[in-house]
Amino acid sequence: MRQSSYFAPTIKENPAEAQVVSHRLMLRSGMIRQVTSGVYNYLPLGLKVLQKIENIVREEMNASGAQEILMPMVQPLEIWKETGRDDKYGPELLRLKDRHDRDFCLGPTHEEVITDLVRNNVQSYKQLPFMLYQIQNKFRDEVRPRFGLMRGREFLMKDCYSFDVSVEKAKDSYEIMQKAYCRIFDRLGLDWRMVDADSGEIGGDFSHEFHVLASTGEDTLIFDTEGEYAVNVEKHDADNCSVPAERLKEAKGIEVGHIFLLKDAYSAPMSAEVLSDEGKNITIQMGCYGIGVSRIMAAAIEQNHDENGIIWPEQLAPFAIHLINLRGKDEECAAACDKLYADLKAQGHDVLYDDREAGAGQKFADADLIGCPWQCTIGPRGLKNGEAEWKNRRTGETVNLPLGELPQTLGSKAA
Ligand code: P5A
Repeated sequence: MRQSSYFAPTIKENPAEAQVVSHRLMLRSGMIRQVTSGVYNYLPLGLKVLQKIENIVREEMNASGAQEILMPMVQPLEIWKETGRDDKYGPELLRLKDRHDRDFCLGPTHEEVITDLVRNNVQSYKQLPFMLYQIQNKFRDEVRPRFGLMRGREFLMKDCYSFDVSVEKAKDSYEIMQKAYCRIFDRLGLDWRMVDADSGEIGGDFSHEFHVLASTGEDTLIFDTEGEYAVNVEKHDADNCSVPAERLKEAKGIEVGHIFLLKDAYSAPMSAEVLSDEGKNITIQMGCYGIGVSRIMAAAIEQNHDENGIIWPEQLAPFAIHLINLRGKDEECAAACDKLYADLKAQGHDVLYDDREAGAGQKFADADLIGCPWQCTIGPRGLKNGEAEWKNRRTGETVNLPLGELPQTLGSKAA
């Protein structure tokens, strides 16, 4: 992508409204723009990262056997009355009326819609188990939308739901999802932890949260440095903890995933039943599994940045390589850059090519701000020796290589 025509308006100064680093850097690097409080436009750079996260999530959901569907954002309030959640959810539920004065809401989550779908289309135990998921925008009228994508009002979630004939079987589905989540967070290249959690307003029996560790996280986690034990302090019962205090470590986390064993919390009030092998009506046992797709983008930045900008993990980077032409007006330089750009693309690399007529200072500052893992700079001096300079954004190390040669770690990752 040629940066001269790429819609990535960067900002030099720190925007006053941004209190946390991810919000600041997403605005400054031209990834997002606010439309209204807690609601954002995703510009090309931001959307690219969002789609990378989405793809990893989708691949692992499909691999775990879950099937993708797409439910509507607008939901009839009647089904929320069936579960009593129209009251319980309170003012976070954005309600609206249609022209016939019927009540609707914007979906903050989809337990009711999916339970309704399943009860109307499944009759026998033979049709179970299955898992359905979607990647879709949610709306929660948060009291204090803040920190950019971290706590938005409209945000992108992956929500998955499992349907089983018994609690035992529902636990098996829960475990399948738990493992899929571990694979997802490993693949995202983030430092993360799974902790025991409170099931809050979604309800159900037990639940686990997945956190990206970052000093700016709003949750406090306590975990055993030598064992499995890990909890969110919201749930921590210090007196009943069997792990010796000296082995416990505290860390701040950003909740990016949350899974719940719901059992019949929704299927019982909504009468979602199937006929058992003995011909009796049995209530379907459910689980629900959420990932904050847009929040992951913010959390990844909270964990991976320095004073100059974002440092993307390779898996999430909008582009693998930022190719910088130091002298836009030098014909030889431009020709060498154009050729390298074409070659890298032909090899399957995703390249952002800074071909703008701007000063070297601005180009370097923007490259650090945007945070692609590798910066490849071509200038008249290096060109004399037939070389380009490669800089690793994370380590800051630079190496001069003959034109067309790639740093080893990058070369081995060629598509
Ligand atoms: C699980 C799937 C649920 O809604 N129902 C369907 C269950 N769980 S949850 O914990 O309430 O949300 C799942 C994840 O969504 C992210 N999230 C948010 N992201 C950005 N802005 C928000 N306001 C917001 N609220 C929730 C979190 O990552 C959460 O774990």
